[in-house]
Amino acid sequence: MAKRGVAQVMATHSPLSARLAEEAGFDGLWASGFELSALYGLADVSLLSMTQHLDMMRAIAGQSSLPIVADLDTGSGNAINVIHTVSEYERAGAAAVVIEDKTFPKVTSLVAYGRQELVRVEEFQGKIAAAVATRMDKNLIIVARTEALIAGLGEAEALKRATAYEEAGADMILVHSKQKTPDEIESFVHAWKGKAPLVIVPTAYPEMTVERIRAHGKICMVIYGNHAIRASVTAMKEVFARIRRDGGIQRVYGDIVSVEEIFRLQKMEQIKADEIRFLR
Ligand code: SPV
Ligand code: MG
Repeated sequence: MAKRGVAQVMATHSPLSARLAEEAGFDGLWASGFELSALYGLADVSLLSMTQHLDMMRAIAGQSSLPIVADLDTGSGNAINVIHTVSEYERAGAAAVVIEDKTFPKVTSLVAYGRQELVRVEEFQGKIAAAVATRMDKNLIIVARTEALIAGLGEAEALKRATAYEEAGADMILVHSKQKTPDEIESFVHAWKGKAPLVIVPTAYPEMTVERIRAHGKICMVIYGNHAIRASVTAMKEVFARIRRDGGIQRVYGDIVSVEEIFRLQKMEQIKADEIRFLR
């Protein structure tokens, strides 16, 4: 982030999507709860277990050299759960962990009229303090995420919470919004007087370009929250429909990646080289 100004972090739900994000030049990976829930055909409402998400993050870490920003949702419960969760994710290779101030079980943020309940400020301060006390490496970034704007509590409440979370030891503040334009977030950013850099997820307000983010000077990371799973769904829908329409795979053949490209992503060349070297 010091080098790039604004780190651009792409959502992932698998080691394959992580590898594609790395090849596309992103600075980091978002181990998204929303994406993995969708991959399982589930709503993002704390239905996946912590270990399901952790296992996938481990698999992603094994296949990519990019830093991973792990979406811990609520930290799986109270401050005691946070201690266990942060310890597991740090050991699994997370570079940053994001914990949000919603109650457990949480409800996905962007859904219209979602049940958005936040824990008390003091309780969440305890959770952030627990995360800070748990990390083994001081370079593990603890990001406190406030859902005050998502819950419709207004900017004053969001600022109050962000300030309290910074006091509790958060390295960065993620402030989320589901407004269709950047006004709400930009107003928060202008009003933010804390030292902690900000993180945003502009899914709902896509005109917030990197250039516009950079101009604010206080935002150090942008997370593209669900673009891997949405891109996959777009591509699969289109190709599946064409195959049904065409009565076979003969016409999509040239419009999808070759089997050889999948071999490349699977590092099949290395397997062949290892066979020559080791199979006797
Ligand atoms: C996620 O990708 O899991 C997020 C971002 O937390 S959002 O779905 O917008 O809440
Ligand atoms: Mg999430």
